Amino acid sequence: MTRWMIAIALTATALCATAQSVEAEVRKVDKAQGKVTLKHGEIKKLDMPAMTMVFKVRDPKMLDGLNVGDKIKIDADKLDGQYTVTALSKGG
Ligand SMILES: [Cu+2]
Repeated sequence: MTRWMIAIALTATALCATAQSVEAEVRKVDKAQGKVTLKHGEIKKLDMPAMTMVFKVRDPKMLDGLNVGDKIKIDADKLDGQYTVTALSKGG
C-alpha cells in the first residue's frame, strides 16, 4: 500500500514538472481577446527569461475565474507565431 502511494506521488510530480512548470502571476485578463498578461518565470522550452508579457490562451474558457494577482502555473508554447498558454492551473 505504502509503495503504491509513493509510486502515485512520484508520477504526479513528474507530470507537474513536464506540464505546468512555469510559475506566473496574473497582471491583466482580456477575455474578449482571449489574452492574458502574465509576469512569468523562466520558460526554458521557449528560451525565454522571466518577464511580464501578453499571451494568447488556447481556449478563452481558461480565463474563467482568473483574477489579477492570482498566482498560477502555466505551460506555454509558440502556436501560429504567437506565444500561447496551453495549460494553466491555479494554486500550484
Ligand atoms: Cu515572456
